[in-house]
Amino acid sequence: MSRPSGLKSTLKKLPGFLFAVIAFLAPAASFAVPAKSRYDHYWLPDANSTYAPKIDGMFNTILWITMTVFVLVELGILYFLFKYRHKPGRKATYTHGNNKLEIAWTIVPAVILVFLAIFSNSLWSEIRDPAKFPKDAPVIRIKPRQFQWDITYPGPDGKFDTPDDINTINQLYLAYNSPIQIKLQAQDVIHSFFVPEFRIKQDAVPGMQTAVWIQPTKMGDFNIACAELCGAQHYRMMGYVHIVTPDSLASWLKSQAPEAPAPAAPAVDTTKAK
Ligand SMILES: [Cu+2]
Repeated sequence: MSRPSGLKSTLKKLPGFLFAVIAFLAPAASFAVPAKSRYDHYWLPDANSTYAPKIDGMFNTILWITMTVFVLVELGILYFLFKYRHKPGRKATYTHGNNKLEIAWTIVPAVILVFLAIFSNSLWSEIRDPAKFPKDAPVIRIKPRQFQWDITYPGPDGKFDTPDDINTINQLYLAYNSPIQIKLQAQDVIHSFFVPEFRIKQDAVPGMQTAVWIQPTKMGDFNIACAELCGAQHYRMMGYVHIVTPDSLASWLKSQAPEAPAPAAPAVDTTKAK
């Protein structure tokens, strides 16, 4: 067999060489791109609500447990692959298993899962059980529809669907470090209220009210994303949450208050005119 010519051999190696160059340069190029978005980091976004660090704690706990199990299992596979590799003359032996080992690897994961269930359930109810929502926290109503967030503040009377309601579209203003309840109800299809920095994601369903509460712990502007595929322009369904001081929220609400209705014209007493 003759050796391939120099050019042929180079061409054969070219795809592999290009792949290696791209694989090496792609991560480097991504670092070179100027960071414009707050979502440029590779891990979780900042944790900016009272319960966000607790959710992250649970996430990290589960991640460490599953990562440890994953590494141990993969190491075991590699070890046995190597130990029982083919050797001339070696025959397979048949085993019926090991009861002690099987009991151990059933009980240990079961205990871990029960621990995680208890751990996550108490955190879940702290965040999602309406009975545990912060009492006296003001209520805001958000009624998303294709493809926007209709936001209503109840106004000075504290009641919805009254003339002093304050309505905004896609702009949610919340007070720093103050708890707030949000009632959600979709107007058309299912949407999902998602603010990654608060670690809150809740479906808004037509014909049914759902509720969340938040206590923001950082000033600034963050995105509200719709996390439910809700139609052709789902990707554009972006709102903004602005965390401001309680004072500036109060003055903003005041500035947004609808004009007081003009006083009714004085009644004309027609009986005396005659
Ligand atoms: Cu949507």
